[in-house]
Amino acid sequence: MDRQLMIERVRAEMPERRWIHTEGVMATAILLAERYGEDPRRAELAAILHDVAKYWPTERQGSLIRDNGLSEDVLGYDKELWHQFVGAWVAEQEFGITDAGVLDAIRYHTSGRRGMSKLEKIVWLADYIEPGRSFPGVDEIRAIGEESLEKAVLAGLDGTIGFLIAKGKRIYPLTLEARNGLIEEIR
Ligand code: DGI
Ligand code: FE
Ligand code: FE
Ligand code: FE
Repeated sequence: MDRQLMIERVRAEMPERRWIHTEGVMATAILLAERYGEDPRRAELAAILHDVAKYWPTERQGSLIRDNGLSEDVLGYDKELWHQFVGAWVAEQEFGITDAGVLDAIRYHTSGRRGMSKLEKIVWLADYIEPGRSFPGVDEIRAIGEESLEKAVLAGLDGTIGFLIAKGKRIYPLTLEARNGLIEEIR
């Protein structure tokens, strides 16, 4: 599919503010890819599509996960996690993406996972630090991201895990595994 058509179709799936976030993730993912030696076109492609399913009604997301046997364990965790799996499915089935690395970057863009590829880390971090994000601590993680992709993703995961703990929420096991894996990778 032509890039511009893809952009128009993804944009039609979400409110304007979420599209602006997506543009921020695209630009940030390209910068990070250039900084850390990944293909910026693959980074941009994953960024364009990463939140494509974010605004689907949760019942529709849940049915798609059940009907296609996608990581059903996620249905017992926060609904915010569901759109990563639905998004990867939509990218493959409806947008014809065949690059497995791009699909994985979409599939784990919220939770992360142990042994994330460089592309997965780039999309995960771009989603966290794109210019529209303004939560406390984001500038520090932007600064870490100038030096180390792994340390920045780890700091982001720590932020998310702390946020979930503060809200009394459970943590999806892939997120804990992502953090453990990064600590092992860094030392
Ligand atoms: O879709 P976005 O808002 O751009 O960002 P995202 O896909 O990274 O979603 C982040 C939200 O997911 C954030 O508010 C925290 C929430 N969340 C709920 N449970 C978990 C989780 N995030 C992670 N990493 N792990 C969880 O277990
Ligand atoms: Fe998302
Ligand atoms: Fe994220
Ligand atoms: Fe996002």
